[in-house]
Amino acid sequence: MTAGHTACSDLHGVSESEAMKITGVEPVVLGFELTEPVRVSFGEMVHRYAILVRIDTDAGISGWGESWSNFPAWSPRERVYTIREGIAPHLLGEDPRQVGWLHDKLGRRLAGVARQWGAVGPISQAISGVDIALWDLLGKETGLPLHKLWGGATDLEVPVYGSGLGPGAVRPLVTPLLRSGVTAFKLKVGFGEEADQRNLMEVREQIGPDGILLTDANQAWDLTTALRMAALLAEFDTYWLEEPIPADQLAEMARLRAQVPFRIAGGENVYGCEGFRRLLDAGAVDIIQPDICKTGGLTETRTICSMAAARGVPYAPHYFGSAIGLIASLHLFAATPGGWMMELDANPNPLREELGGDAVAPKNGCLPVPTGPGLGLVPDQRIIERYQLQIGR
Ligand code: SMN
Ligand code: MG
Repeated sequence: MTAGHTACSDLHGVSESEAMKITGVEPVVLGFELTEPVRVSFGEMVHRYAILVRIDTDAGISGWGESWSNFPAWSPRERVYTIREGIAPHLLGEDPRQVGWLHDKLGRRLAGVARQWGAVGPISQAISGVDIALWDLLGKETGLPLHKLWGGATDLEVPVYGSGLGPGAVRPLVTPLLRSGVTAFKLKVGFGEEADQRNLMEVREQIGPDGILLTDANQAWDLTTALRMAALLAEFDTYWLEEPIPADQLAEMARLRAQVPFRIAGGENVYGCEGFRRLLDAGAVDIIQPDICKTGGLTETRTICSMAAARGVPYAPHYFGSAIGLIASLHLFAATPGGWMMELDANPNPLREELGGDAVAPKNGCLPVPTGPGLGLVPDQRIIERYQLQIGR
């Protein structure tokens, strides 16, 4: 150890008596079978899952987070083992209050295996769930809501847009949100020009000329197709086109962006500050969509959003899961400048509605940011037991 340097273990500045220790890192998988699949241009979900992460401590306080799980269908099984065998050993015994240090430790310790495994996504999604749980824990330990831990919120009402529309009937999903004051809606496209045109017409007719119409191709097109479809999207006054082509084709995305009259949005499949720096440097998007349950949790996403805001690029958090990650995203939005709107899945999902209750029911087009400690939500154990899937034990 050279003079002047301090071993990391001493940087914590916490005496042994005050120290709090992580005693458990447990993936808690919830799920149910859908009667109607949720379809996107590349496939469909026949189940809805939520991969929750519970972190327990010797102080009897637990924190909850969520790791992304919509695709692939076997992600819950992969993630349970990644969290139990890849992540937990690096956290057990550590003081959970060092959220930033633990985030960096996990990133450093797992960077090599993520590259060797070719699994930057699953590793980042696992770290994301843990990071959210650590922030929830710190809030519960300090008695502060997450947004207050980060310096407070200017507004505790977050504007939301309804997402997950199409390719099936859109009207039943739009109507209840319209009634609750939502004015922006995202339609999935990439199902063939005829189907896309029919759905664009139906949504535009239902939300009226002043409604904000967002579209999402889920990487379905190549540049030529996207340019051809641009005329149709412009005809219905689309506000943004999301993920028009494969998310790693940044130069093509920038060329498309230069030739269309609407905004290009993207980011749900971009990982970490480095990934978003490349996206922004390429001039590929007008608005970024980081997902806190994918791209590195709240710690990484707050830095990503600040980096974008410094370049004058707004963010719209991507989110399509249970109440845990949705509420964590609300805290991010409330305390991190540069937000445009928060995504709210319009599809019925008891893992969002039963777990979240009123906290996830929009009023006047907004969702309230909880004011209780941490997330401001403790999952109801009865609901956990109702939907929990036993994997691997
Ligand atoms: C989406 C992604 C994953 C599952 C369902 C829907 C979509 C969105 O890309 O942006 O909500
Ligand atoms: Mg999307």
